Amino acid sequence: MTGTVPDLKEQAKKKAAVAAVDEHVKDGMILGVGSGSTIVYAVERLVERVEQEKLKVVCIPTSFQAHQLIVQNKLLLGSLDTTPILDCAIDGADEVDSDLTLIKGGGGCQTQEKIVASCARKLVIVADYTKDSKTLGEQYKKIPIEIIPLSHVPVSLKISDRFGGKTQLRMGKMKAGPVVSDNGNFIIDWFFPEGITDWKSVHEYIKLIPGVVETGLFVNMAEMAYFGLSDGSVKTV
Ligand code: ABF
Repeated sequence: MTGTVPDLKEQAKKKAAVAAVDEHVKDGMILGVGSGSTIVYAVERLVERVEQEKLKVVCIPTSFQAHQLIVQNKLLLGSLDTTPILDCAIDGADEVDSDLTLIKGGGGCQTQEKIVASCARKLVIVADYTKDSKTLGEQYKKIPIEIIPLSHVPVSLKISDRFGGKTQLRMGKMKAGPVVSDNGNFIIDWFFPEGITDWKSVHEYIKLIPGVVETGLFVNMAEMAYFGLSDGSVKTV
């Protein structure tokens, strides 16, 4: 049975991405293009629709990866300088709770993702069934936090003193050095303790610590989520 689970998950990502693109992308739109593996399927579907329906959609990237996807697929690349108001942003997530509070930033792109999402009239999340939770922490145990490099020790201390849990400076694959974000910053992963429910206050507290650029907590930002399920169907929340 090796390979069955990953295949189901990939199918689920694709189903969610296709459903969201088909429902939300319209001709003439300014669209935020998120980051991560599920977004690759959304871009694939967007390319099909642009070719088949001759849609004109200006795409605003949320990361270097998204920028490359847009350019390599010959989609129309825009920027927040020229189009600061977006009709919609479609993005992935690491976990989504039943209130549509999100953990994002597993890929280290949460700052640009949040800026783009904040400029969009709606943020639509696409994910597979493993990201769908009642409360945060059921699946994904950490909040990624982008920080100014020299602040990683004091920021880590302040977070664990206030809330408990453990923090870890995110290291690159070979452990040769810290992961550097698209903005030249470091990422702390905060392994939060159980029992937190007020994520808005947690986000606000952390965001005010000097050195913190952005947290991976997205509270009251997403309008809708599409989850591809293991049976091939798509659940919307
Ligand atoms: C991005 O993609 C990130 O915020 C999140 O970490 C990740 C989810 O990726 P995937 O679609 O690969 O599960 O949006």
